[in-house]
Amino acid sequence: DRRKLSFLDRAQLAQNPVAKRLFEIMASKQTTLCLAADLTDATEILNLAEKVGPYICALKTHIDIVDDFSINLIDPLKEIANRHNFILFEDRKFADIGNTVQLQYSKGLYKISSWASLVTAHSVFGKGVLDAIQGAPGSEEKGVFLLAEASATGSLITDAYTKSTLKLTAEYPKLIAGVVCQNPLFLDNPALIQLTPGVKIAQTSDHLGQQYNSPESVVTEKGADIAVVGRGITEATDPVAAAKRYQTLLWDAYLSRINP
Ligand code: 6AU
Repeated sequence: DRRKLSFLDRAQLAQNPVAKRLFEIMASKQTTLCLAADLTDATEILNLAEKVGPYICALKTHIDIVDDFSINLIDPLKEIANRHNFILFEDRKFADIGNTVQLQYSKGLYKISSWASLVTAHSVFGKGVLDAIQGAPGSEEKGVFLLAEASATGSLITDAYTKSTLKLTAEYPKLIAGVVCQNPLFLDNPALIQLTPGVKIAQTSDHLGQQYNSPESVVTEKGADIAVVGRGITEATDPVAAAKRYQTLLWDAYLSRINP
């Protein structure tokens, strides 16, 4: 059961290089918090990244929501990520034929492959998506999180789809860093990271179908290794204090999980 192993032990088992680095960062910074920096202003993203950098293991973007995006956002963001030792993660949720995915991954305004060590992908189009990401040029270290479950009310994902998605991860051990899901799946595979969004201290839903669980319950009950927190931090009156609070709650839950 991967939930009983420490992140340092799991770093030795990881086959994807970014997953290995993430495990090491989590252990050394004592944080399993991934910030969803869902802001539409480039400067605000940089300011937030700078302030909460010490408390996060990864910063997840939706780069296509940035109103004033220019490629000039990328170098400062990379610099902040390097200095504070966290990983850049573009939540692109690729879902198309391989050729299109490869173009979306490396071309256009965002040139995602040039800066994001991690990306998300849907499994619905099958292997082509993963072959495309794997084979894309500019092969720095990269990793993919596959979506096996969603936090959205009324999601159309079935148990069979979730199972097939997990099977697909087994076919790409070098590329897949982990799985985005809501339940303790793949407990037998400590090499993969469970990333769980829909995490908030206070609220249990929003008005557009997002469903939230508490930081403690996602770690101890749902099997999350990394928790994604967006508005719980971005909309807090003091985002830095909020980030610290999530970091502590999540880390304490992890400690009690490996050492009950
Ligand atoms: O904490 P929030 O609700 O403000 O933000 C949650 C973040 C958003 C979503 O795009 C993302 O997590 N997300 C995902 C991911 C990470 O792929 C999957 C999912 O099932 N639910 C979800 O909210 O950036």
